[in-house]
Amino acid sequence: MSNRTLAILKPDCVRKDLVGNVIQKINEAGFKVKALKMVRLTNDSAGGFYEVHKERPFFPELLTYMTSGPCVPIALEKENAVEDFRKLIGATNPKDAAEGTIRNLFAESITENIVHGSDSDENAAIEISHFFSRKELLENYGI
Ligand code: 3AN
Repeated sequence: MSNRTLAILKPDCVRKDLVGNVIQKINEAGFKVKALKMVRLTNDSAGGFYEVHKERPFFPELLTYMTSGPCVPIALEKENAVEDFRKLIGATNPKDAAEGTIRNLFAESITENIVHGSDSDENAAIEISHFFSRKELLENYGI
């Protein structure tokens, strides 16, 4: 069990000015924001991040969306972070997301679903390193 996960507040979250609301929900659920930045993903960077989906029919749409504006990657800490964060955000399709989850409250569609959360401890470490170098985590964020 790891205590870290990667959240991304996706471009629709930024566009709709929901960054503050979503971070508030994240904090209220007991997660600590340990590292945060705003970035605009390139096609290469988004393609690398979602490499596992590259053969899926929705991949081009996913890349167009993820590169459509800035997003906010956040390294979060909490006991049982990966599992608890997946519970907090709800199902990938907001129509199936449980009442009170972040996607249920704020997301519009399966593509524009507001927020990303790592799906395993192994992926959490890989995904955090996609946005934050080891040196940066140590020197800038003290983790
Ligand atoms: P999650 O973000 O819940 O981990 P994944 O990893 O299965 O979901 O999918 C990554 C992203 O790809 C989703 N957040 C969503 O934007 C998009 N996606 C997944 N499945 C579909 C689908 N069936 N149709 C369109 N987009 C999808």
